[in-house]
Amino acid sequence: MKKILVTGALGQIGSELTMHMRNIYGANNVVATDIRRIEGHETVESGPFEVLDVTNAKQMADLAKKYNVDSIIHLAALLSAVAEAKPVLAWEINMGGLFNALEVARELNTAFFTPSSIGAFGPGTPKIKTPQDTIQRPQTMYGVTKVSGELLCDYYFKKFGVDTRGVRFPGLISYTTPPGGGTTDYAVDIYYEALKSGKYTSFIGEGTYMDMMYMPDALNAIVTLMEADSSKLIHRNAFNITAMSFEPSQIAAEIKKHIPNFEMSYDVDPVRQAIANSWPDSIDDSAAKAEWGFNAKYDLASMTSDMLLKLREKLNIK
Ligand code: AKB
Repeated sequence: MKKILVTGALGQIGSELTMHMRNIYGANNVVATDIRRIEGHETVESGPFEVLDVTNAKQMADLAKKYNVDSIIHLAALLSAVAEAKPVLAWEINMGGLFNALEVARELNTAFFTPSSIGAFGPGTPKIKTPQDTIQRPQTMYGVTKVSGELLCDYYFKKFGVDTRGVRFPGLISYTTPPGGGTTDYAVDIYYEALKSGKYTSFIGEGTYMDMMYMPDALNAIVTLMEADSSKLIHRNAFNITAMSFEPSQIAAEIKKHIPNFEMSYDVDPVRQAIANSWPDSIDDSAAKAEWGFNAKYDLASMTSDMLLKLREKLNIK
């Protein structure tokens, strides 16, 4: 990757990935784009930034040509809970945006990354150590767009030779930009509330296991996969990757080691609980390890220490 276009660059992944890649590839070589501009935001101020609506194919193609990009990291998408509330919009953004981005990649012969998700699995998928290649019949609009996206990326590789690559992200936990409208968001919210009020009411029920990952491991995964030797990649779209699997009382217990008075209660949201119930408890990421050396560094304990440390600084809490 030498000149990279990022869509959704002000989102949870995009805001950190843009800065991470600007450090590696040079600030001017990472063109950040998003549907809105936030004045003063470090992603906007630290290198090229353009407003881009990913459903506008011409605008995307013009920007890619203007900056002569050789790689596209397409992140703009609605997450699971909001996609379930707005399925038509989710199809337009998640599939329309992806199709436009793949067309630009085809026309300009760029490398291409887009994330899939554990949401690409459904109730018929084996729940424990979900294999790389398995049943994918999700019953959410988010899941439908993720499976369709994986297939479309495979198609662009096989039919047009576009170098498409992707991972199935688990829930991502980070302190810079909050996620919006995901099912796994409770595992981010809990850290903010633990520090601000000492208590948290989880919208996901006790005993509900989902895979998770700390953001630094997710950023490394994207760059490592994009730099991997193409001839070694068998799966491409998209690799299972994970760092840990836990349920709400386990993250609460880990937080209690740092904040002994922390209290956890539950008020389960039936929509997000149903989504979580349809996802794996844990996924098998051996293909990612074997084909491109994926390796996560953070587990629940080390992530919790770091999250609480960084959030204390951010929120200015002693
Ligand atoms: C969500 O909860 O929607 C996302 C995901 C796992 O894809 N964090």
